[in-house]
Amino acid sequence: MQIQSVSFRGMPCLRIAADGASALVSLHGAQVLSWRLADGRERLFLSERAVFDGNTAIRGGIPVIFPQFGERGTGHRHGFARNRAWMFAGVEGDEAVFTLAGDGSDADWPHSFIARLRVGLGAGRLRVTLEVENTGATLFAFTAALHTYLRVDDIVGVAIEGLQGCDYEDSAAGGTLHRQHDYEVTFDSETDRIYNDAVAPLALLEGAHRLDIEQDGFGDVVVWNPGAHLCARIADLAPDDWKRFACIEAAQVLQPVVLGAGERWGGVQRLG
Ligand code: TA6
Repeated sequence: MQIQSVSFRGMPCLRIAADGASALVSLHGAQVLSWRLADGRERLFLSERAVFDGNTAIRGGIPVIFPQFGERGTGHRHGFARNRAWMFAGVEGDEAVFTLAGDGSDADWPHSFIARLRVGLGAGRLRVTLEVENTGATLFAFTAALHTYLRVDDIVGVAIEGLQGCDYEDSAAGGTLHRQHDYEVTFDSETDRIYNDAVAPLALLEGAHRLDIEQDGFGDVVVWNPGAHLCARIADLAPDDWKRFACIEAAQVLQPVVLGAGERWGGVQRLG
């Protein structure tokens, strides 16, 4: 694995290269912004209107959601981790490792922890692992996700396989509960679902292209596309950007993780 420090839109980033593939990771949020295959094909969506000011969450790539998913708690929407400066801790095996630590002094979430984000890259494969360790003396609970924005040519021709038979909470319909009866998930309007019993590997299909998606440790899968109407109201997306991505998120939302003193949790999403 080769690592190079670079600046992207004025932000400190690392460019990682291995087996002809490359990834760009911003220290702001430890966010993977780009994942390019050896043939040059970019697999992640990054909004051209994304804000790179060091204070705003970056729209696209793989935002790290921790310690709160969405507005399920009293803290920052989707947690603070995507809006903090992480440290590059070095390379371990085929993984670049980033860390974020808390000492309990944060009023929003007064707990001592260390979070590690591991980014592994290989020919045609990206592996992202989030680990959380309770370094304090008292128990804490959190929710988390890897909010992966997968780039597509046109969402209208996209299907996700692997969720048939799963139950989901429909966040776009007031949190109502449903079962996925169709073999494929397709997109024709705002789609915002939390699947809580997804066990099969998933696949994102678009024409001749297929991306396999697996996860471990994370119990839920979130599928999100804003559709045209909501997209038009999101300042850091262009009006047509809803056609250009599908978020397939490895998530732990419905059942928060509880860690006692010294305990660890980890979850991984594998793409390729
Ligand atoms: O993961 C899906 C979701 O929670 C949606 O409800 C949607 O709002 C999206 O995340 C983006 O959230 P953000 O805070 O990044 O605008």
